[in-house]
Amino acid sequence: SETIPHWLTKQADINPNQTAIELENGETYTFKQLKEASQCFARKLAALNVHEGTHVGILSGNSIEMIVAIHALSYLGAVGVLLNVRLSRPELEFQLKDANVSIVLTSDKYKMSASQIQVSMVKSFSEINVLQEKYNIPLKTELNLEDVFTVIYTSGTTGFPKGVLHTYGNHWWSAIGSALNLGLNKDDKWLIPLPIFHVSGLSTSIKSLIYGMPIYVLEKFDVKKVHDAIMSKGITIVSVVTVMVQKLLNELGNNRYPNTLRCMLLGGGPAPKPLLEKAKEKGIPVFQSYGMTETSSQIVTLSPQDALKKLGSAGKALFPAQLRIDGGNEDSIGEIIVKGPMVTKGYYRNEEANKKSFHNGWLRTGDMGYLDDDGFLYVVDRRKDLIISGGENIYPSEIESVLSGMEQIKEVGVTGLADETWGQVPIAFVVKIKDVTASEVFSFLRQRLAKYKIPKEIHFVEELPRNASNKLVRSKLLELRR
Ligand code: S0N
Ligand code: AMP
Ligand code: MG
Ligand code: MG
Ligand code: MG
Repeated sequence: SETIPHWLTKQADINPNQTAIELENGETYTFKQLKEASQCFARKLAALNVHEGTHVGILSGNSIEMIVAIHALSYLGAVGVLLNVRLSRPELEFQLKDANVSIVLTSDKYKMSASQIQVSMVKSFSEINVLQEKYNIPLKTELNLEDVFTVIYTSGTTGFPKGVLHTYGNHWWSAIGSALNLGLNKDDKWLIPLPIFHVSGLSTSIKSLIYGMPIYVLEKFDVKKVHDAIMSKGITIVSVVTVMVQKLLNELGNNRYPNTLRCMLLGGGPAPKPLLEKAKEKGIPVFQSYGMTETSSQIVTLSPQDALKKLGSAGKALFPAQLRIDGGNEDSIGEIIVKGPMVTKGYYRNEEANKKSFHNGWLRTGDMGYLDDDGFLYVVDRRKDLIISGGENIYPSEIESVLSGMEQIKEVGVTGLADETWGQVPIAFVVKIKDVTASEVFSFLRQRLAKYKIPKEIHFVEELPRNASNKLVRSKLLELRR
């Protein structure tokens, strides 16, 4: 099997004094310091019996402690299960159980809420930092590209999320594919305003090690902080979702970004054409991209040179990925299928989903699109019923199955409504069986679902639109909206 030297040890060897991480408070860490901190944290985790193959949950906003913890896992051969901090307790418990997590690491901010979760052990980063290091354990000097490093859950059509497995090889090839497309510059500094618990943020923190490139890490998105960083911190690349571009454009007003900004990598969902046009007018180098958790970040990217004539396209598959349209002619619409060493090998312990999604080494994305005569991809429709709100995914079935559990409710249908801020938001149509108010429904939902999944509107209706075989017709729900 294929091994490479441990990527952080290697970078610390080549570029010990190069900046690896820059924080908003001005603190910086070199690759040597990052390596030492990560190895030290690994030895402390070992004192808690975290070892090769242990599944470790991580619940944290972006921070140096979180990044150190993630790299520490790689020194032990442990697997990081990255948790979305916006999830409700039942949603977290599902993922922790499904992923066989035995210990959860949290920032101080999430320690309290995490200690209510049913899991064997919850430790904050600071609780681990005071432990004694365990010295008689061997830290990894090599990484096996086939070993699993991280698991990130993604919503599924069935209402239950699926754990996407990322091997070291997936992350490695994702970083290489991106570099072959964007090129590497000596002065590159990549800003992460996206959460590291998503592959969007995580992948950048791994690119840092592989490229020897500093990253500028924000605890969370804040339009002013992102704007100021681009204006005055020498940022060359920044990853964003659509709602962030909208806010940044407002903040920018009639100003211009410095020429040092060479790429604003836009992913995580569709981008409205008017927004892309406005960004183009302001000279912002937006790179449209298509990717998903399963592809370990962008797998298709459009460069600004092509953006002029191909506005709205997601671009071409990165080297060495392949992309095809399944079930369509050359220029007709079909399912987007992808293949390549950055594509996940599958979902954790989910044979059914794996059988459905993988055929002869190709991943069926479920998204619909077409290629134009020059081979550029246009994504025309997302996966079945998937709602994307501000870069977060929501399946109607997740909300429907929770609401069906409310005794006053007979049946429910959820669909997406276009929204100026978030792109789309979920709204619900409910048939009651007993008396219930909208506010009772909302408070039921708040205990069970992440806030961004809570429908923005609840409509009580007499019946739901169904077809001849009595199946809910989601596309007709919006007609019931008053
Ligand atoms: C957009 C974000 C930053 C909004 O969060 P913000 O402003 O921090 O909100 P809060 O202050 O915490 O809360 C304010 C109110 O807003 C609600 N809320 C928060 N987020 C949402 C949301 N998404 N939808 C609806 N409502 C939301 C809060 O609940 C709160 O409500 P109230 O006031 O009622 O309490 C944040 O949502 C965010 O970070 N989104 C982006 C997430 C993301 O990273 N998505 C991408 C996932 N995809 C991938 O990782 C694969 C693709 C990929 O790799 C990629 C993606 C993008 C760019 C590059 C790449 C790449 O290929 O490298
Ligand atoms: P996630 O795994 O959360 O990143 O969600 C990935 C999904 O976002 C994809 O399967 C698509 O449905 C959607 N998506 C990503 N990029 C684009 C794009 N450029 N245009 C339209 N939809 C996109
Ligand atoms: Mg997802
Ligand atoms: Mg905010
Ligand atoms: Mg998404």
